[in-house]
Amino acid sequence: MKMIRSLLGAGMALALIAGADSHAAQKAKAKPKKATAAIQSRSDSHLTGKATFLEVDGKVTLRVMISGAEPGTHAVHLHEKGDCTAADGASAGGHWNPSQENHGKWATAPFHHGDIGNVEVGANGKGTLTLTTDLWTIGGAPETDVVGKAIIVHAKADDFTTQPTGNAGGRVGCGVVKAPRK
Ligand SMILES: [Cu+2]
Ligand SMILES: [Zn+2]
Repeated sequence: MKMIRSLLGAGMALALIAGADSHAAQKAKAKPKKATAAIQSRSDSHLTGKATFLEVDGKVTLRVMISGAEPGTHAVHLHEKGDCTAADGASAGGHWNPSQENHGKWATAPFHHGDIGNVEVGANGKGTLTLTTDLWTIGGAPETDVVGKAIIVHAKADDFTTQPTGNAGGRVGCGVVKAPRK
């Protein structure tokens, strides 16, 4: 009799755990959050583009599309200030670096949270880039939130070693990351 009761108890505990699990799963499937940046030309370039950030299940996926760019390799970063007003993009400040690390290559420590990497631009002036990470959020904690930062496209490639900029040259494109109003 005692054994039966303890088995019943174990069964109820399992049912409770299963219930808690499905509740958590429901919460995780909340509506994806979205933010965008319209990339405008800077430093007399002809570059334009769009960046889209989508947060799903704790990960943010960034898609960048640019056109009108010089063929070749261009650095792309998130810079700390969402301010593209300067004609040379300098108003966006330095690389977004909430973890106070050295500049580097994405996913190879040390690197800035804004060190997205390089985009290859073809002879048609177009290039695309995709990145998925759990280091960023859309509207989360300040040290993870991409909203209010600026996405910058540079004239040159990022060498991933020169401090603190990657020696990527001038700023030829700039867009402020904004979350649409709910
Ligand atoms: Cu940059
Ligand atoms: Zn950097």
